[in-house]
Amino acid sequence: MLTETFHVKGMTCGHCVSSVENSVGDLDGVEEVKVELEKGVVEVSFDATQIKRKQIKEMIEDLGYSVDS
Ligand code: 9UX
Repeated sequence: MLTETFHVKGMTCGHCVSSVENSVGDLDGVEEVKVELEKGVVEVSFDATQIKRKQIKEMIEDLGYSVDS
């Protein structure tokens, strides 16, 4: 299990948090999603044999947020 941090811009309310947690949490291979709204940080624990960082980043971007790196 790998845990990676994403710096996400554009999450401003609790519904953003739910939407990121649900959509990223539903991806195959994702074990846990933690969102720190104040910091704009999303921490994702995932099985690196099933999903790559890039796919998680793209899911967050598809929801309408921008992700650094
Ligand atoms: Mo709240 Mo987030 O109205 O994209 S859902 S700001």
